[in-house]
Amino acid sequence: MKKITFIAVVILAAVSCTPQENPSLNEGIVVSDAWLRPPLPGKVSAGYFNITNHGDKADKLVAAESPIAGSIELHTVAMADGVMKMRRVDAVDLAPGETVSFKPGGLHLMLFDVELAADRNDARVTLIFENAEPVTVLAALTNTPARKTDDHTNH
Ligand SMILES: [Cu+2]
Repeated sequence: MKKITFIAVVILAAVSCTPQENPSLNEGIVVSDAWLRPPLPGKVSAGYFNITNHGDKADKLVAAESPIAGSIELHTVAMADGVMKMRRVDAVDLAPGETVSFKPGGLHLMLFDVELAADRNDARVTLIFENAEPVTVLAALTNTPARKTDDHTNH
């Protein structure tokens, strides 16, 4: 009886040491070049990045959250009554093999009620998808991103 207990303990120890599946693979969704505008008076900020769907299934960006923001909406910019206006969208399609760029003048995250310590120069943002697991990125706070988001599009 003692021997059986010993074997069970050894098996449990071996199972708990098994490495977890690599979470960064995340079914092929890759987020790069994330940056945020330093919050404006009124505590509003905008967030930009590239999302590439390396998987073979369509997915959707459906929401975003961040510890620095009270709420985040997905926005796009479109012409309405002869003026460029921001408009909220429910989701952003991510076709397989394609990169979608969130950039000034187009798709962006809109962050509301931003609370940020004065000495912070980055913040975590978590992107939530319809199918893939959420992806958290560290976004730099800047008005002059080091890499232009345009460089990654095919158009
Ligand atoms: Cu907006």
